[in-house]
Amino acid sequence: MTYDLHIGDRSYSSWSYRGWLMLEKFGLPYRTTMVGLYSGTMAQDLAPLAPARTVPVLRTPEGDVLSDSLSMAETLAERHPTVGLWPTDRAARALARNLVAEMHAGFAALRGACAFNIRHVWKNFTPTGPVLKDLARLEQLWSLARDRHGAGGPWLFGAYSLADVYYAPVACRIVTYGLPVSEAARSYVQTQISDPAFLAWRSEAMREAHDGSRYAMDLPKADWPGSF
Ligand SMILES: N[C@@H](CCC(=O)N[C@@H](CS)C(=O)NCC(=O)O)C(=O)O
Repeated sequence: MTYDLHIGDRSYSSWSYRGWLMLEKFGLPYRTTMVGLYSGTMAQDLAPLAPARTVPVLRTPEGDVLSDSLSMAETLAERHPTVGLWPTDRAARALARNLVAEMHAGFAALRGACAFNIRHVWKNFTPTGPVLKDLARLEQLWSLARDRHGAGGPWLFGAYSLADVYYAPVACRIVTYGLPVSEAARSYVQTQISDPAFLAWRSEAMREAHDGSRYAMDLPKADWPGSF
């Protein structure tokens, strides 16, 4: 029973990172295929996986295709109810679903201004008002989860869950752009970027060949993780 996971470049594809985490962190068996997200072969690579047009894409052992991270998350949770994708506590699970849905549908300013990039950090980045508003919302959601349900561990709901999967790339963005966050949020970001799964993903990302022109900014660079 092995899942087929299709991803884009690890350096830049935040949704691919989410798709990978929801298998890797819960011990589910998978093999990974890289599609040509930037090389121009994406449509051709995904053609056998209709209706997919973005990454990640998951094919179940039975051949069902999930072409969106949220349909992947719900299908995996249904198929593997005991591995802890969602928190077991009812109230925690409801809040976790809220956090995941809001991340999947929202945070447009933050995502638009701060492209996912784990190769290096940008110095002197100045967040706009809408980005600061997204960060304030992030702080609200993270502290709500941690205060109500986080006592059992360092993750949003204590134990690792799909909520951490969805906010993992945001934690990376906070590092890449040196975004201003509270001490509590910094500590959560630190948990995310020191996790062995992130270190393994980044190590593979750094083996990719990129010339630095993708998502270029007119700002000085520093080595990851900068001042974090
Ligand atoms: N809502 C989708 C978003 C997936 C997505 O936008 N993936 C990006 C890569 S990070 C992509 O494939 N972009 C190529 C495109 O939009 O043509 C999900 O949750 O999986």
